Amino acid sequence: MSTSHAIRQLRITPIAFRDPPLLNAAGIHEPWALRSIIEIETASGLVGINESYGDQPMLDALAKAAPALVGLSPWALNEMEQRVAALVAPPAQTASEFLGQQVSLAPGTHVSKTVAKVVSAFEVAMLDLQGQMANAPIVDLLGGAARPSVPFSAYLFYKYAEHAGQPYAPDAWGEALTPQQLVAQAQRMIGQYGFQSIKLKAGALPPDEEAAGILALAEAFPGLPLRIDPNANWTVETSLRIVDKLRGVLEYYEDPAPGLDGMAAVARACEVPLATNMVVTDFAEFRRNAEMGCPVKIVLSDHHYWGGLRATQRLSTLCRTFDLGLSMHSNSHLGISLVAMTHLCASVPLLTYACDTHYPWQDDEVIEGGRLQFEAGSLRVPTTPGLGVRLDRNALARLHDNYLHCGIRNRDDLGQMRKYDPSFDGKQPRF
Ligand code: GKR
Ligand code: MG
Repeated sequence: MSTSHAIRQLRITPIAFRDPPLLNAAGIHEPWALRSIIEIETASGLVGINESYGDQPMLDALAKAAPALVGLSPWALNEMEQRVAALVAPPAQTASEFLGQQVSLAPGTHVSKTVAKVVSAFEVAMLDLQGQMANAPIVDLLGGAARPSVPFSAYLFYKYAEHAGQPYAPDAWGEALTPQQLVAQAQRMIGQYGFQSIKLKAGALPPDEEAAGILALAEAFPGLPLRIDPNANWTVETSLRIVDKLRGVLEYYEDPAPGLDGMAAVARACEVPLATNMVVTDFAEFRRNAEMGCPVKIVLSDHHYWGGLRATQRLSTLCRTFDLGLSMHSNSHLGISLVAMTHLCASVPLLTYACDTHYPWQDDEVIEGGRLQFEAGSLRVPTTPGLGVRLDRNALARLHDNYLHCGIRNRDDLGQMRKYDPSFDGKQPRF
């Protein structure tokens, strides 16, 4: 490689974009969601980009690790991983304290994932550079497309009509607290994007109401695969009582009860396959699930905290070896994350279910050309070099300005919920 392609500098820009009042097990989304935009520039002037978490600890870790990449070749992913680990790994004692502990409903905010998150943040931007240098889309660097497009599912949320005490106009989605409103939300989302499966974020309302929501969806969308995800906010007993009501209706049952032991207890008495993004969130937890005879049958990965696109490919090989399913988890995000996910998912032969995405809940974009377009619920894999998308600098400046003014530095769904209900304690499992 000519030295002119050596990495010269990195820019990390925190951004914020509007997020609706979506309910979950922890509380409710705040009016702004945070992300970081990563730019890695070579001496020759190429710029590789990526999107990752934007909470303060992540910004600190990115800032700490960034100087270690200067002078490195964009091809040197293994070296980058070693340098990042040396700089941002939490002390061994801290890391081992977290082993086997349940991560929160936002696994990406967990300290035990710091190295994996930073590696992923840089890896995708370096792959974007590699693609530009080799004139190949990232999917080709990952082994080529196993499918021309990647299917996503309609990700439904119970929600309020507007944010507490905020001077913002209500969003276009309106309130969703009843089965009828939930069906209307699904009709709107499917009408707009063409999704061919549905996921309901649960753990927010009393479980029987959420079961009624799923049954209403089953009636309104006969034959469409359905999933429910209470984010471990139900006891084992509640999980079994509710799945009984949903017999024959669910494609999979996502994180009903807390901990791998809780999931194993549900699995012993329930034939619906269990999926997770809470108890198998890294390779150590994968091993524990395998040692327990795989009570969890579907791993919902997320390259942002599994260590990147290549790490998720390794996970896919393991899933195949252990006869497990694989799909993708998401958090509030914009198009760079979505397009990285699309390259990845196109490259893994094993993708057994349509992926999650929060994309319909966001209106904003940070890439040139604006919002990405779904066709029948799927995204076409880009064929242009690298990620195939470029930063819209005006949008980046505007979203950064949002960040500077929004006053949020760490996601706090619990604190936000207390603005509606000061007595809300967020204790889990709540039901
Ligand atoms: O955005 O409220 C949310 C979700 O609950 C998110 O935080 C979860 O990490 O979507 C995720 C999930 O599937 O658990
Ligand atoms: Mg989940």
